[in-house]
Order: sequence, then structure tokens, then C-alpha cells
Amino acid sequence: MKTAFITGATSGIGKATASALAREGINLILCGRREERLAELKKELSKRVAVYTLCFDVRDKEVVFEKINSLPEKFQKIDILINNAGNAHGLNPIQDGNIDDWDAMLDINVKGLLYVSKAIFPLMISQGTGHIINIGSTAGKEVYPNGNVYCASKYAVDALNQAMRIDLNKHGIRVGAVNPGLTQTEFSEVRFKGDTEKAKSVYEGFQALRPEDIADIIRFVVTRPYHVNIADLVVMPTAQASSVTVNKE
Ligand code: NDP
Ligand code: 8X3
Repeated sequence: MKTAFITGATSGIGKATASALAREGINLILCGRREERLAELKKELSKRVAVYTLCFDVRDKEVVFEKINSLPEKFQKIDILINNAGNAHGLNPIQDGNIDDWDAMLDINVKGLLYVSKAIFPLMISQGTGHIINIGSTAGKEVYPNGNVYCASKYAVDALNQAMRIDLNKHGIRVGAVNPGLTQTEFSEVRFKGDTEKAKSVYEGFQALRPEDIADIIRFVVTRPYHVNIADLVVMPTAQASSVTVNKE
């Protein structure tokens, strides 16, 4: 039986992926900062698979290593790592950007992803197998107005996805990215600091992706035979053709 480690499992794409992988019979290590949500998810998904939860902030380097290094033996074989935790803070011209927002995006989306991966690399290397899926974004393929630092953080994820694939190649580890376009989750609520009306308006007038759409693609990616590595996937709603081209009613 396989085990997947999912960061950002308390909401959106990560949460939907946890459910999709549970349906495949994959055991789960679920991470996030909101402990109550982790407990609820564990209760629900434990009906199908073994679930372990880890509550931590990916920015907290020491805690990341402490938590991962003290996983119970049963959960020390990690077959799949889904680097999903991430968010955007603000949507302003770069000259008006808030420096704390910049720090948050780079610390979570880039450095947090690196800390978690660095803690898990030794396990996968000693196993001689493993599958890492990095959740990038269309924002990591094409910069859009006011996206500046969020886009930069996702371009970094794109670079790290390539780097991991190259450097871990000789260890037999699969590495690939899934890069979603507009997906209706808590993403815009976080970006607009709790302004739900503004967040909702991002997805009005067209059918955005649902987190389950991305989860289903991740399920497909992880269930390919081991010699097949899906290296880089871009997935957009049909109504979206580029970061700035969305066919709205
Ligand atoms: P959500 O806001 O719904 O989920 C984000 C998840 O990340 C939550 O589970 C949150 O958990 C976790 N997270 C955020 N910050 C931290 C932190 N500091 N430490 C630990 N966990 C953290 O958004 P999405 O599901 O949309 O986002 C998931 C990923 O998908 C992100 O990397 C995002 O950039 C990417 N993405 C999203 C798109 C979209 O349109 N929605 C499109 C392209 C990519 P908690 O708050 O409990 O810590
Ligand atoms: C999330 C997609 O276009 O809102 O990464 O930045 S977008």
C-alpha cells in the first residue's frame, strides 16, 4: 500500500486530492496549519485508508524537519509527495506591493516547498523510489499584470520542479508538476485578505476549474506505471486561454 504526503490538505486542491487518493486506497499524511480541519478530514478519510496528520507552518524550518523526522514508523515510507501548500497575497502593481506580502509568498510557495522536500528527499533516496508532484500554476508559465511576486514564486516552483527531476534522476525518483489555471478554492479569499465578494468575482461569468478537477488529474498522474513520468502539465478551464484571456459572459 502506498502513502502520500500532501501539504495544504485543509482546503481546495490539497483537500480534494486527499479524498481522490483515499478513493485509490493510498494512505495519507495530511498537513496544514488549521488543526480542526485536519482532524475532520482524518475522521472522514480514515474510513477508507490510514491517515496521519501533521499541523505545521511550512515557513517554520525547524518544525518542518522535527515533524517529518518524527513520523511514526508506519508512515516513514513516503511514496508520493504533493507540494501543494501555497497562496497569493495581494494583487498590486509591483511599485505598490506590500513587502510583508512578498515575504509571505516567497517564504511559503518557494522556501516552504524546499524545506518539506529537503526533509523528505532522504527517505525517498534510501527507498530508491518516490514521486514528487509540485503544484505550480499558469502564473508560473506566464506573468500577468499585478501578479509580479506571486508569478515569480510560481516560476521558482517551475525551476525547482525541473531541478528536482534532474538531480533526483539517478535515484529513480519521479518528479513532475501540475500547473492549474483559475480554480475556485480559498485562493482568492486569501489573496484579497478575506474580501469574499472580491474573491467571488474572480470566478464569475465562466466555469472555473473545481479543486476536484485538479485532484482527478493528480490521481491520474500518480497511478501511471512507474516507468511513466508526467513531467509538466498545464490545465486551464475551457473558458481560459491565457492568464489574461478569459471568455466571460
Ligand atoms: P487554498 O487557499 O484553498 O489552499 C491552500 C492550502 O495551503 C491550505 O490547505 C492551507 O492550509 C495551505 N497553506 C497555506 N499557507 C500555508 C503555510 N504557511 N503552511 C502550511 N500550509 C499552508 O488554495 P488552493 O487549493 O487553490 O491552492 C493550492 C495550491 O494551488 C497553491 O500552491 C496555489 O498557489 C496553487 N494554485 C492555485 C490555483 C487557483 O486558481 N486556486 C491555480 C494555480 C495554482 P492552512 O491554511 O490550514 O495552513
Ligand atoms: C493561481 C492562478 O491566475 O489566479 O495560481 O494566478 S491565478
